Amino acid sequence: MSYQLVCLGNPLLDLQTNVDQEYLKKYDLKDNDAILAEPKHMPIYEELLKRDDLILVAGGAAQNTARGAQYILPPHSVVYFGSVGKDVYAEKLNEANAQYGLRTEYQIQDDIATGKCAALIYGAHRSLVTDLAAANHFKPTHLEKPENWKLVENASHFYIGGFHLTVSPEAIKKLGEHAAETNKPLALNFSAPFICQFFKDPLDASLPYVDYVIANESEAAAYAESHDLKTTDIVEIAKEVAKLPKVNTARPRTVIFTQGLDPTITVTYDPTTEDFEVKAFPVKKLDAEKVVDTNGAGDAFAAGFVASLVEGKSLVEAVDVGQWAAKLSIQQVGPTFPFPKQTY
Ligand code: 26A
Repeated sequence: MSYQLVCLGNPLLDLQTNVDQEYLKKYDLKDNDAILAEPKHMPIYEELLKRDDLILVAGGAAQNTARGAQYILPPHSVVYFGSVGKDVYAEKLNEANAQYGLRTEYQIQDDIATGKCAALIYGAHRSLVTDLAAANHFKPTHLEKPENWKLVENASHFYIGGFHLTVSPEAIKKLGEHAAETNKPLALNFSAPFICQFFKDPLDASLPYVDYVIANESEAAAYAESHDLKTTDIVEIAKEVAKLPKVNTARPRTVIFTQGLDPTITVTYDPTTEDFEVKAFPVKKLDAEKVVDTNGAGDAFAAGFVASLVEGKSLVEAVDVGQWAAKLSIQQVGPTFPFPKQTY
């Protein structure tokens, strides 16, 4: 079996650099957030490109997860779909993906630049400001091309970045319908608080297709607020998400909420018994001086988690591999993994 895991997201090149609080303030940015760039943020990219400490590193949340999963899995295991331009940024992405052995089937835009993300590192935090550009032009027709749809049909697992809800909910639905019809697991990451706040309707429309919801504590809180759940308790929020209706009733839904250094919690809902299974997994703390940056930590967790699902591992082991992968990635610059390869 090859290419068991199909991922979909927004391919971006990260323009990463360290900033101070003043810089964040100047552009009205929170120290830990991910947003779509507004016109007032556009000068950031030009400013960053002038800096000698600028690092260009492959990003895009689901692409980071795809690269990470391929890092863990045997060669020819993961394929990633997204949309890029015809430029040096796309070349950089291709180089990075080739290093990991990640297969990409990009939709290529002739006249639109590859998307970029200003990854502004402030201490242990990261503020991400994205100009989607070509990534915003992904169309479901790309997935429907016979050669691409064959890859979808061949896959056993799907991973979708919630960020893609801003681009093509239709493409997510296509994959969701296929996964449900064929009883294949599909994982969706909430990706950012703004997805839960401002893309609530497409998020709600996609959740019936989702077997594994992966999110962090701030996304869980944003979900609770936008859905008026009237609770801030992370387990209660997870229960509400876990019990939402599902198209594929042959699989339960599991919600996985990471909380930085606090325990990762999982809630699985079994609709036949109406029971919730709740688990908590403490995080093995890394010495603060070993943390290089947290850009891509959540994506790395998701990589370890979904790679483990592909390997048929248990939920308990999948969370442990996720935590291991996140720990590896935060010791690296940007959303990357160390070479020579480390194994779990
Ligand atoms: C639609 N938006 C805002 C985004 C992103 C994004 N990936 C896809 N869509 N905003 C930031 N990222 C990526 O998140 C990674 C860290 O989790 C960044 O490119 C970064 O690599």
